[in-house]
Amino acid sequence: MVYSKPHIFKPPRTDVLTVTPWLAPIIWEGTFNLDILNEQFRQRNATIGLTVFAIKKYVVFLQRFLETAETYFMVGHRVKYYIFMDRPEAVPNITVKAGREIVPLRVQNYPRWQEISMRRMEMISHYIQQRFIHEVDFLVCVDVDMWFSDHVGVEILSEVFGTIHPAFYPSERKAFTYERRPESEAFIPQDEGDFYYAGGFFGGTAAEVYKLSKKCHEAIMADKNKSMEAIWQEESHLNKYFVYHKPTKILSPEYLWFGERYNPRFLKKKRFIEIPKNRSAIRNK
Ligand code: 2GW
Ligand code: MN
Repeated sequence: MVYSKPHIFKPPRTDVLTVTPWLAPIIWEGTFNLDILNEQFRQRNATIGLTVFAIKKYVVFLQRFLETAETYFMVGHRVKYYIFMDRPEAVPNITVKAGREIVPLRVQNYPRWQEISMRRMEMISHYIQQRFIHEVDFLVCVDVDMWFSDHVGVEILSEVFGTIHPAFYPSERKAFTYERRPESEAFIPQDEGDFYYAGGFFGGTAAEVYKLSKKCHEAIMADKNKSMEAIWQEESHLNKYFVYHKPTKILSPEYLWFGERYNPRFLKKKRFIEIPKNRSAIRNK
């Protein structure tokens, strides 16, 4: 393999933070050599599980989600798409490439949307213990109201990773929409926290995602017993978890962007984009 040597006095990016104070890399275009990384993960024959929920009306997002994942997600690696559905028979009929597989899983539906979103932590932890731990090395857990518009590959993989929320990368701590009520398990004090992480993209090894999802689910249930629900549901609990269990890699907002119109200079790629939705039409409150 031919590739250029890293140079001590020529950092590839100087316009953005590329490493955290606890020495976790922040993944930006220009900072990694994909050929080297692909080689490392192919040597391990890594299998990657992608979990996504498509309950009730959100089944409409699956076709584009899966088609674009086939073009951009973990190309050249072994992939299992775990699709949690209330109606698995509604899974779109898509032919996937060799080494890739679509696995629809039947799960129950909840009447409240907040519950659909939050219960993902319970179902992910349950299925890891039952099944995924035996089938995959890494898990990537994402929202379904999204499409892949550029490369998302093994550069994201690590013990446990989170993604910087696109609305909060330049924000001061006080502007982060962490849960601020001390009674909630998701509470984060004003002087703590590093980034505001998105609920729609996290992952890691099966063992680490098990710990994360189990802990978040337990915290959600403890709140429920106090008749509380965190301000941004499981996203608030994920943010709490990451304050005390620092991610070993962090994905830049390239990996979760909203819309195609806004193009800040530091953003060299938009890899995974949120589909604008008419909230009142799709949210059956
Ligand atoms: C969600 C809200 C209102 C009505 C329905 C639903 C819904 C969500 C649903 O009917 N069916 C369903 O499968 N979901 C799943 O939950 C689906 O995978 C979806 O992507 C995910 C989160 O809901 P979503 O995408 O509508 O929420 P966002 O885009 O506002 O997401 C952020 O905030 C959420 C918590 O409020 C989560 O933390 C999410 O991860 C964040 O991106
Ligand atoms: Mn979403």
